[in-house]
Amino acid sequence: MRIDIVSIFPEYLSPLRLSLVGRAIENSTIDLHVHDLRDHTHDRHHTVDDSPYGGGPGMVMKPEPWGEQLDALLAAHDHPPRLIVPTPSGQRFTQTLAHEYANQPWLIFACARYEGIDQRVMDYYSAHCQVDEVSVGDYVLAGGEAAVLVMVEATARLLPGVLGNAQSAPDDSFAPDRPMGAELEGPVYTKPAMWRELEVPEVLRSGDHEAVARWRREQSELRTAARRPDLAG
Ligand code: JDE
Repeated sequence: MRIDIVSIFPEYLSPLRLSLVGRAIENSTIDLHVHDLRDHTHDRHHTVDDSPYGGGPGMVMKPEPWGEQLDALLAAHDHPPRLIVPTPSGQRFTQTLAHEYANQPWLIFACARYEGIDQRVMDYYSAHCQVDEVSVGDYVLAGGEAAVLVMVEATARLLPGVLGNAQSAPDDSFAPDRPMGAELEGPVYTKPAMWRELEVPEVLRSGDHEAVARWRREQSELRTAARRPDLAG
């Protein structure tokens, strides 16, 4: 999969070179290209923003640098990308959308700063490719970069061969919005059996697989009711 990311802070994306996504880049599962939007400005101050039409606070990203950058990317390829713009006013990013992105050959992420990007950029490119304005949650970030880190990691771990062994796709496929199903995962434990006078629940050490399964279902229900009543049955 090819991934292009456009930002005025390209170094913000460097954590993608680490860990799981970094390994996927190194073994060519992901072909990552990070671009500096200011390379597509032509004035002395490399201006990417201007005041909003209609007034109001803050600044808006000018369309011209985006147009030049995105034209250059689209012209270099024969099939269209999926263009993803993180914004608090977008559709919600979910595990379902992560699966959809994992099935695309080419993603472009456009990171906004200020109050956003001139809407004509999204409108114009909608005639050339699918444009998704996507939110990773109901809060306002200083820019789209942190949201892109989230979406690329959630997408990358679904690509064939990116996750090692045991925990890959089968669980996900049942209910794509929840890693393991309609409920939250319960607590997990490892050795030692006793730590600071806190004991691992006896049932998990009993060897009774049926009892373990029953206990885990109960814990999931309790946790879902307490933390995510919107999901509780
Ligand atoms: C993504 N959840 C939140 C922020 C913005 C006031 C100030 C800033 C494309 O337009 C944007 C993008 C962003 C950055 O993304 C997020 C985000 N998922 O904050 C603004 C809007 N109003 C605008």
